[in-house]
Order: sequence, then structure tokens, then C-alpha cells
Amino acid sequence: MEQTFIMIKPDGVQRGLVGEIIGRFEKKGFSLKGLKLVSVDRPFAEKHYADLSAKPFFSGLVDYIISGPVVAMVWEGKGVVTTGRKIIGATNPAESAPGTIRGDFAIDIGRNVIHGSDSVESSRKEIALWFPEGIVSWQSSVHPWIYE
Ligand code: 3AN
Repeated sequence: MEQTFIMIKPDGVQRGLVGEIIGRFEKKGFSLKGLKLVSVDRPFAEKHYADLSAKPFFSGLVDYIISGPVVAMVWEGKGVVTTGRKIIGATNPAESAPGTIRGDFAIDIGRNVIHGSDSVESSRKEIALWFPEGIVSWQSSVHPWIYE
């Protein structure tokens, strides 16, 4: 089953949006497979955002991610990478539809509350980076009520 890496950024944690965000993924029917509150250092944040290292906003982005604890999660389900991105909304909150997390809770692109893997390939890399200890293996009992 497909998995994705979801991170509630420092602004989402400080603003008390953790429960709201977890609730949206849970209510959709996805399964929580990994969860931890962590503070990351600069080299780690630079590794996570390595693909964006040439962008002018890179150092500001890294400052933002290391400014407080983040909630790192692994969510599992059919199409969870693509659907997770839809639940999150467009990168720029000004363009995120109402009903999405960024559309409902964010205004600035540099304070957009949440990260989600953009492909199955990057989800594998990000889960390996953020959960090197591995994740708990468990089978959700509600699957027959979510999947036909
Ligand atoms: P997404 O998070 O939607 O996958 P990416 O991967 O293009 O978007 O960008 C990663 C993060 O970099 C965004 N979540 C946002 O915080 C920041 N970012 C992206 N574009 C900009 C920008 N033009 N100005 C400032 N920050 C940006």
C-alpha cells in the first residue's frame, strides 16, 4: 500500500493545528503509520529540502523549518501521495482552494503550515530520512469499510 511523508511545519504546531490536520487525514480514511514531534537542525533541514537548494528562498525556508518542533508523519492508503497533496492544497496559500489545509489555515507561502511528498519516489526518500528507525507495522481494522 502506498505511503506518504507528511510534516506539520513549526507554524502549524505553534498555532495548535496538529489535531485538526491529523483529523482530516484520519477522517478521509488514511492510516497513520508513523508519528513524532521533532526539532531538526540546519544540516537535516537542508537535506530534506536539497532539491530546492538553488532557490532564492532556500535559506529562509530552512530557517523556518528549524524555528520550532515539527510533527513528522507517515500516512498510508490508496493514492495517498496525490490525494494527500489535494488535502494540503496548492503551495501558495493564495491559490489553495478553500477546504484544503493551506486554503483554510494559511496566507503566506513561507508559512504554509504543512509539507507532503510530491511523488511516490520522494515519499520513499523522505520516509527513510525522517524515520531511519523504521515505523511500527500494524493493520488498520477499518479497511473493509473504506476499500471495496
Ligand atoms: P510544496 O511544499 O507544495 O511541495 P515546494 O516543494 O515547491 O512546494 O516548496 C517547498 C516549500 O518551499 C514550500 N512548502 C514553501 O514553504 C517554500 N516555498 C516554495 N516556493 C516558495 C517561494 N516562492 N517563496 C518562499 N517559499 C517558497
